[in-house]
Amino acid sequence: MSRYNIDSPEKYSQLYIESVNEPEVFWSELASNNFLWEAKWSKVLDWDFRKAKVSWFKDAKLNITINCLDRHVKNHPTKTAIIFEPNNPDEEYKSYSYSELLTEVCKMANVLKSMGVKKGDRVCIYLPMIPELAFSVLACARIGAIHSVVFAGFSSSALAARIVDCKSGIIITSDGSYRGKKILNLKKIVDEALEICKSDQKVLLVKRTNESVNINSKRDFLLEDLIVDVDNFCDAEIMDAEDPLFILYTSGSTGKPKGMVHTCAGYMVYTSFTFKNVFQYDDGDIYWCTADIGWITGHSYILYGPLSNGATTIMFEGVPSFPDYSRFWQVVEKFGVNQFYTAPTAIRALAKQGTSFLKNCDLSSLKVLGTVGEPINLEAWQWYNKYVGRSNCPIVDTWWQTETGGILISSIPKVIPDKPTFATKPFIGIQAILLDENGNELKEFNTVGKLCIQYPWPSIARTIWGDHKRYIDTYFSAFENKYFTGDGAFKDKDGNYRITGRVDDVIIVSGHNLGTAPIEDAINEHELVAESAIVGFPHQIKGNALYGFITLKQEHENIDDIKKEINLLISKKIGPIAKLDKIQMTNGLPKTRSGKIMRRILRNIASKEFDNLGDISTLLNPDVVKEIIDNSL
Ligand code: 7RM
Repeated sequence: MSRYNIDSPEKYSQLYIESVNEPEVFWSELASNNFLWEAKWSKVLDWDFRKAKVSWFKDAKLNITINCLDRHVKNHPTKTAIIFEPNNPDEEYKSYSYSELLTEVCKMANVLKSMGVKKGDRVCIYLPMIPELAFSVLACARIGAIHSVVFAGFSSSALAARIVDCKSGIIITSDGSYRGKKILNLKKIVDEALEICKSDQKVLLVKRTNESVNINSKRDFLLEDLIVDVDNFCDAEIMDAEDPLFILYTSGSTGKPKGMVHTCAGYMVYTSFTFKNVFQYDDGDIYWCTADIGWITGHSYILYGPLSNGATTIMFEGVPSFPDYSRFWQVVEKFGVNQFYTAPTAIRALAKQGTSFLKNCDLSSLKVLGTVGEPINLEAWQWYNKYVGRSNCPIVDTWWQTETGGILISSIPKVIPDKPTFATKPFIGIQAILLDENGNELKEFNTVGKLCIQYPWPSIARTIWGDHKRYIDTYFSAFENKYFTGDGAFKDKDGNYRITGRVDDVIIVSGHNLGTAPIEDAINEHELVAESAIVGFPHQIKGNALYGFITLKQEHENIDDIKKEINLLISKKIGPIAKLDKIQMTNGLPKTRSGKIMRRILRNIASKEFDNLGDISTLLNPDVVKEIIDNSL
């Protein structure tokens, strides 16, 4: 095993070279030596990017839960697998040892079986961040059902679209959910969704808030009723390496979500290997990723990555602001968290509150910090480093996608030095390349190109559920024989990558191609600016002009002066061509749950297409949209 611990720059270089020179040998040995297989593969890799075909470990047999649970139960049954920290700190936390977790997963698996769920069936999971969410996900994996987790904050129409798309015959949900001060009635949302679906589904209901809910006795089953009759053990279904493990929907630019399909073996191998090394997880460490399991980060780096390594992983039900903004740091102190992984949007929200909330919390257990989800701006990076990391913790800025399954570009503590705002180096086995408009390799430093990957890695998505053509068109058609990420990036002279954002965020002003990311970076350097988003709107002379939505750190009187200063900054950093025609101060920007700014909505507002905003129910903060419309210029 230690052969695969990346613990020095030399080791990284050695493994990287092996993984590129002889990928099949490399991954075959790694997979052989670190996982339990019922049968080994007949071929390591089969691929043809032109057809978007990738298969790893052909004919191998395994079950991912044997690797995540049974083998650790054998070696250390009482070790804590999951710590559940509830929304309200006054409620007792719960912890589950590997042995207890296996039992819970088996019981849930037997409940699903008793409801008729079989291998290959799709199970939609619409639950808050409670232990039953982890049990349900792993129970599906146990019996070979394909889980489709839908974030429990999505609207009934978003949920219905996802149920219909993959034809889930069953939805696991709860009566309600706690998030900060709010209680959300999930069962009601499921009822509405099933009304829209107009097909026969069963509902498995978990109790969390104990509020009264509507029960349809033909359709709804209470977990507490079914679970008393089932066995404590359930044999693991033996799966083919390439059988689907799960579907996870990610929003596409057109609005119709894409059901990304991940398969059993490759996904397990890659998430496990990256978790261990990117976070430098040592035996006994307490690891905490604040993401929701409804997001790929939660799948890969709350559940499968940590559990396959026998790690202790925290599941947090709450939000950073409840009961107050010290919540994260209280949890770090309470459990002695060693690795802490969160999103730039959370860091910015916390930084905005100042440092008083950190003052009385002991953060000395922290060894490694991580970020994911969007480019992190310098100011947020420095705040994270100084106040959370006490200038003593490497920060891994991990770049990856729902489609990639696991982290593709990141620094590695003590191995690849971090560099503020840079994701830095491709992970072992990742053959990244920057291309220009014509598909030629960009060789100059500090020039933005399109980020592509030239060779498969084990956890690349295999298809879009029910629409392989869309999979080919979206990722494999822009450049021949390459996976196109949709992101722009540049490299510094040392080969460190900096991701600049989605390449479709480009606006043509008077014939000049302007990327929104560098303009936003310039604006964010203004000391009063918390965050900003730039979009284009039609302009008679320039074709398009720039519209800036800007949130200040606190309210201010001389808004006109600030606007002038912002345009001066842009002129200085980028050029007068990039000056903003309109600047609107906002109390917040519309965001996805993972903190990505929804530019589609801002673009429509800037163009005064108010009736065409699309589904805003999936937003983190749908309320800001009305306010932005009311104040729009
Ligand atoms: C894990 C996740 C994927 C998109 C991706 C990027 C952006 C993610 C970073 C980042 C800069 C990062 N999956 N992104 N991580 N940009 N630096 N460290 O976020 O499917 O929800 O989003 O997110 O644009 O393509 S995702």
